[in-house]
Amino acid sequence: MRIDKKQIDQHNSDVQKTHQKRFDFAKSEIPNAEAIIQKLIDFNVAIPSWALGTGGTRFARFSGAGEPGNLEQKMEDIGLLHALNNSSGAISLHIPWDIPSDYAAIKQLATDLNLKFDAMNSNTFQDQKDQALSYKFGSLQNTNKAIRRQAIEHNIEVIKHGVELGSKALTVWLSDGSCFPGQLNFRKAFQNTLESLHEIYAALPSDWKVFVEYKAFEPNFYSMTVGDWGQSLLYANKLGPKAFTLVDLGHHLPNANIEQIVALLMMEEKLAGFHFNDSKYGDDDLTVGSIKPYQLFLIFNELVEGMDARGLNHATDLGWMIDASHNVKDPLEDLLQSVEAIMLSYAQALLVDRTQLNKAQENNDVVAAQEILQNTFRTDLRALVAEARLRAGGALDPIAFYRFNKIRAGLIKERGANTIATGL
Ligand code: RM4
Ligand code: MN
Ligand code: MN
Repeated sequence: MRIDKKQIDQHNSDVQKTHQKRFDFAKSEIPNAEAIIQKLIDFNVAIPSWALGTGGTRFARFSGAGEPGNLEQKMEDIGLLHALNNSSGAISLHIPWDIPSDYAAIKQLATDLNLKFDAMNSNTFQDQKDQALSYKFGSLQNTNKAIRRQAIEHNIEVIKHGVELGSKALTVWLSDGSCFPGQLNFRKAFQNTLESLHEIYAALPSDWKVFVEYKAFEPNFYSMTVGDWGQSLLYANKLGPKAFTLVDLGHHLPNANIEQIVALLMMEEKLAGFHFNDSKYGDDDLTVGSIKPYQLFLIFNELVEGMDARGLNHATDLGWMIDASHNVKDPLEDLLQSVEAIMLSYAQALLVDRTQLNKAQENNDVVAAQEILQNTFRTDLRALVAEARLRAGGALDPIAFYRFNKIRAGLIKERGANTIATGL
């Protein structure tokens, strides 16, 4: 299903008057509105191929109707999102859930939908049908060399798929670890993992990067072999200049200061980018900004500060991706909300008065620093984000458009009510 630009224009003219009022007001309050709008237009967030169907919890999966049944349909779903918000122009593939059968056709479809291929994700946390050896006791860390070899080969295979598609990065997330004290020799598990990662690293094309994602717990509940940013950074430093640490917002212990982690990883030039989501407890994979929007703003505040300090291009020098999916929302509406939350936090971070904030920090003026951040956070920038979407050709109110035009009903008509997307 494709959206007709005329429908978007119609929607925009229906809501234009209200938008204009809000935008004029926002603009009158914001000195650098035009610069922020341009940055928003340039910014894009990749959508994971596994978030287009309702995600399962460990207990059940309640599939929605009209889910994409294959990679082409997943790309079409992302094409819909991108047509509506102009900020979702990339897809991140998980292998083997989404192995392209015909590279040329998939690339053509990506071009038609205006999508790029973001980082490729490998999967050694599940056993696949017909797989020779099991990952029950880990993959790259496994005490059995043949199992490590199988997992290494899988990652190399993923790189090959990515090369065909024009991706430039591999994300490795490992569920490796242990569930009980004594189960694992921590040092040996680390060394096996490092050795395996070295082999994967050696298979990277020269213009590729590898992102080492960490996670505090689950599915292993006593130790994770890449359990926090310190461990990930150890691997990344030992591997070399093409290796970076990937931050997934849900992969920390409760109350971790993620914005500080981000600032230091950037300082070390080792931040790969993000898997955005939100959580109350652990790896909840909830909609970005749904639980802790202030934290998201503080993270973007550090990102903008750190990227500017190093002269990085906000839109292209780090990897921006959503990693969220769950049971109770229409996945496309959920993703629209997530992208909106990211754009809003980014816009707010761009609004922070850095000169004043630096001054407050230098003078130990704690009150002024808090005032600056909280005044910015409480400034309503939604009209600016909408204006950026409008200028880029998207819809002023993507969710209203989606509902009014009954997009999900159209997808169900096209695909049926019982399709199930591959993924978790
Ligand atoms: C993991 C992790 C990975 C993702 C899988 C599906 O918890 O976040 O990034 O690939 O889930
Ligand atoms: Mn993730
Ligand atoms: Mn996760």
